[in-house]
Amino acid sequence: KKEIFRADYQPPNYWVRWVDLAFLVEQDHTLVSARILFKRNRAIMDNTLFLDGQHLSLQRLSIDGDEVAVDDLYLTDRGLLLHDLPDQFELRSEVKIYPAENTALEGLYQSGEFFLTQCEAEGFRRITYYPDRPDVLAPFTVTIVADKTRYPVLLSNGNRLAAGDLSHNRHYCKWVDPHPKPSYLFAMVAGDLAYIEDQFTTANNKQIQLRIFTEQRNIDACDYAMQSLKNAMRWDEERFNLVYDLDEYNIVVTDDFNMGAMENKGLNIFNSKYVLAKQNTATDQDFIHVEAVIGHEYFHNWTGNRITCRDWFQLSLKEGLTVFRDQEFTSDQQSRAVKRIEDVRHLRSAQFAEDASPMSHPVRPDSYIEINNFYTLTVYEKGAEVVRMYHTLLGETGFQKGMDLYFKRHDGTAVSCDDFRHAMADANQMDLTQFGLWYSQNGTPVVTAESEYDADEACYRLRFEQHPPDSYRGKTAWQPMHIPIKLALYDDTGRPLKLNRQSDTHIVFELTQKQQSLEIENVSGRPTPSLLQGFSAPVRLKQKLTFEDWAFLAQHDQDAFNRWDAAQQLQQNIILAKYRALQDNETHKTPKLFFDSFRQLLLNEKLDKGLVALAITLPTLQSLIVNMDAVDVAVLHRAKEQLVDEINQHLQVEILSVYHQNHTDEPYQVSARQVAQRSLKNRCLWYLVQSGNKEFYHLCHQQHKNADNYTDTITALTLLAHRQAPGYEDLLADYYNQWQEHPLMINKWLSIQATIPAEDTLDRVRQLMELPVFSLKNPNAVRAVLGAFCAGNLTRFHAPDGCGYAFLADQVLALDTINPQIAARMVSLLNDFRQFHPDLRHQMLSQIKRIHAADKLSANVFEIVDRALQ
Ligand code: HT7
Ligand code: ZN
Repeated sequence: KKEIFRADYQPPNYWVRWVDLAFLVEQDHTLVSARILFKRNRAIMDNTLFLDGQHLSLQRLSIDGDEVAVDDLYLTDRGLLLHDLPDQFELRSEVKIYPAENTALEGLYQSGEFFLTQCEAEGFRRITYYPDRPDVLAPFTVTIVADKTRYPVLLSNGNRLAAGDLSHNRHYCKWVDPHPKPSYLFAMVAGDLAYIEDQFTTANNKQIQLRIFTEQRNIDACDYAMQSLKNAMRWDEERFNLVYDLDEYNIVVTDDFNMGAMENKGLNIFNSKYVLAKQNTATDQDFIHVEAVIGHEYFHNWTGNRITCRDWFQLSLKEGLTVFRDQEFTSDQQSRAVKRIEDVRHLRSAQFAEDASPMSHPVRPDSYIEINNFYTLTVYEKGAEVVRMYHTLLGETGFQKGMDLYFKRHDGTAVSCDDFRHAMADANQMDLTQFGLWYSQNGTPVVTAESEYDADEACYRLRFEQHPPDSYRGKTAWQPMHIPIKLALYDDTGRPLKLNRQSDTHIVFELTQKQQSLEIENVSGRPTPSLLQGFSAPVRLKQKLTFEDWAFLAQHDQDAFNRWDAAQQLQQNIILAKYRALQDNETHKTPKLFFDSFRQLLLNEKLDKGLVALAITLPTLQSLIVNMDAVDVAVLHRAKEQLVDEINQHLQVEILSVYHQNHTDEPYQVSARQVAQRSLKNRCLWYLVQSGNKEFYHLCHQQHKNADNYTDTITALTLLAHRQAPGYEDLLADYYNQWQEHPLMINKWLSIQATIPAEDTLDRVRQLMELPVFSLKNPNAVRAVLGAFCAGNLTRFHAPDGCGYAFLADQVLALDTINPQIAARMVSLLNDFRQFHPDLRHQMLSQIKRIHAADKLSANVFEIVDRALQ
């Protein structure tokens, strides 16, 4: 298991001028013929060439027409080494592959009755011998031949050039992609798929043909995705001036996919979860995710495909930037405040945890054993925060100038994160050298802020200090980073102060030194600071604010993010106080101010209802755990439940009235207004049901029965099932009977049950896994059961006897022989073992050791457990 280092990067010995592939698809195997023109890289005097190739059965190989005997080749299970090569040559090869046996879901594999590919990151080497690395770009021509009845649809990248019938009921399709691309963006599909189609007219008046292909049974659930695609295309033209560059854009939908979707040039492949959505089968959140993922893959066409990564260490170059772009897309389509809060909530609970775990790595990692393990929250979400910081520092105009220069300099090439940073710096004549540390230093920086008010001088001083995280393990000494801190100050009536001569009411303070102060003059009374507005940098901010200060900000902050955050701080402080009291066998009394603040938010009709819903949602256990150590999960859960009970005791009347006010019979729409209203209503229902009062169980049953949309039915069903309220088993049984033929719907049913916070849930999970609707071969089903149980049912996963951990380890070992990528994702759920009480931690570690000691582990799982034990 070899570790690969960023510092060892070498350009390739040979470039590829063009690729011509032919696929002869049969039911039990596929023959792949390749013609590839290689041209020596003049910068390197080396006439050997390594071609990656795995799980391939080589039939024949020739160089410039001369057959090479297979016995004469230096062939291993990783590839093929050619030597004494001329400056330019044509390689021809023929390999046989067995897609129906491929359960790893990389390379060419089968889903239902059709075949499809997944090549990122290193799947192309399971299709043919090739320099499978992202810095080798070439135009591809692809011909697919297959039986016309079984496989009427034959797709690949680019534009369709020709198609026709052949003998023996076969037909063919020829595709040409003129844009040079790395092999990871290759795709092909063969099967009996239905499609919907539409057109998009670009800003330069070109008609693009859009199609979404899916199995016939799902054809009526693709319209929202198509509309989202057109919205994304228009948005990218308007906001980034980026126009689509082929005549066709095709999307194929599969139930068997390791990730969310894949941006193959002109032929995206999507996990069905991120395409299929109808009013009676998808929640509001599902619809929003569909739009976001459709946007994300579309945006990759420029940020990822036209300009790609030089090597996989630069993954965040395309992923961080494209996540930033999809976040902006959703913000412009939905509620900007809600989107920002949801993204930061996810970052702070999950990415901060990763950054404090044994898997902590910089946005641009320095080494890996298995690149698939580095499609992480750090590369994606922290990477997007890094891009957002450029935007904060440079403003929209400066940022767009940087993007323009980036495209001008690098279109059609494979580049590095440094190239992106230099484009941003040069376009704005700004020195972003220190900013580069965001790519190279791992861990979440800690920023402390202290304030001082001098009444005599009418001067307010803020003193910032930055520190490395405790978990920082870089090889070099930690250096201070360039941290943009957006801030405002409020007077005691809640009005923002003018902070400079231009009378700005908020500014971006650039913290670049270890310690740095900011002085504001002419301040006539001690103000309340609102720091890191909009979460302007991915840091842990520590400030000494009182309970009253947080309540004041929760009521007055004009920055929606910080207003929500202030409410969270209040809730977190109370839950932690109750946790400590429980541990000491004491009782904690919640101050009245807390309920007053909660009531003000709940009843504030001027606020975006989506924001109110988030502000009254208590922090998840996971988000509390990342800020704690030696956590006793059961006690923490009880502390949170105590607060829920008290909120119900003090505010149930108000909560019920907000529920009724927002429970309308308007026909369903996925509009921002309705989504916000439903999220507030359903959060109120959550509180009501938590009280255990029969009257509210009844209300929940009513909502379940009468709703015209899936958000309301599934919320009601989940609440009843999680409380195991009377009638819930019947509702689950009815659901199963209705949806058993629909994997996405059944996955939700599985997840609801895997997250019931009851003693016997693990037994239930084991039974669910015996059902015909569950298979370890299907990643969505694995995530729906294992992922939901381990990450969404913390009290059961962290059961004191360790049965949750042993169960996970058993499943990881079974999965590793089927799909190592998914096995590695699942074993990562043990990565935060350091946060827990020693009794739990030791049991987690002993399961990690058990996995580590197993025979024939994949590199994927090995890397995760090995790091955990270092
Ligand atoms: N760029 C895509 C990454 C991806 C992927 C990576 C490893 C294994 C399977 C995969 N499927 C898709 C998705 C994206 O970020 O857009
Ligand atoms: Zn992506």
